[in-house]
Amino acid sequence: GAGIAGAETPPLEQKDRYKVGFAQMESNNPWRIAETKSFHDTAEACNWDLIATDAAGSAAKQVADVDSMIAQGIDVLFLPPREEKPLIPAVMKAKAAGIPTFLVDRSVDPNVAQAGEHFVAFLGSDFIDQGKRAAEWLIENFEGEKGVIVELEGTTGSSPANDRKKGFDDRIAEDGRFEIVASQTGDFARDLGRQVMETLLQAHPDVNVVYAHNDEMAIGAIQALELAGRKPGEDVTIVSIDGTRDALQAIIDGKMGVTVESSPFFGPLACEVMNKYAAGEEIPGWVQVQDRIFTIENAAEHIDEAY
Ligand code: GZL
Repeated sequence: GAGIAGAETPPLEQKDRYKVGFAQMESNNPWRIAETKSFHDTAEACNWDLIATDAAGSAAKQVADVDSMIAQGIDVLFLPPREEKPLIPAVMKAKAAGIPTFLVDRSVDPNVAQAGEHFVAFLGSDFIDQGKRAAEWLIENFEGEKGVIVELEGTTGSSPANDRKKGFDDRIAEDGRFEIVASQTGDFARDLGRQVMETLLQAHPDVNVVYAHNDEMAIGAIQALELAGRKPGEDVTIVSIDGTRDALQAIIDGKMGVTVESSPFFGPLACEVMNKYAAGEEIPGWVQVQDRIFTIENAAEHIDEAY
């Protein structure tokens, strides 16, 4: 095998074509659709026979999808685990079947499964840093005396939701002007984000900041605020993460203040890292993606590349 001597993860033999598994969690938002497309677009150039599945938002189905890929004899698995704990069995089964796994865009509970031992590496952003940078933009740009914050959390139990909360909440606590009066999941979804914002707006009419863990929920919150006669970008500051086309447009329209990038385009990186692993190169346990930040200063110049 091509694995490093003493490495714990299964080797990947160098081949002309690879049977590659990509077990997507859902396709209910532009970010997910862009990520899946990135893998399909990479397949031919990377000599992949790609087996792609979609778990429609169910962690249990995502585990079952991995089971079926293992049965089909994939050479390597790329897995974006929907939630940190329920996807552990999929990681363990792939390893037991001698299939090297790369986690993409989200990770699993580090107390249970580790890079270099149970999976080769995590390819993705620093979600704590994304939350921290969102808070820092707010601290630098909020002009009010008191910031009354509603936080819209991502999918419960997912690594981006856990870490974007930690990064933001810890940093914003260092500025006495701000208080997070409510924090609730919108499951990274636009419509649920809108519904949750409507409810929280009733309970906290004095809200003047919304921190959304992703743009889909931020867009939903903007819809709820406008339906209630508020003026996002004027009497409510919106802070978000991802960098979708709709978010960049909302920034250009003056409704959203900032979105910290979280790129969905994992295909090329997956190809590069997999080939290095097959060639016997040492792979760091975390292949970190660097994120830009989009504001009124640069949203217009980047909207054409957005998804
Ligand atoms: C981040 C990814 C998140 C996006 C959301 O890597 O897991 O999931 O930020 C997406 O938009 O649903």
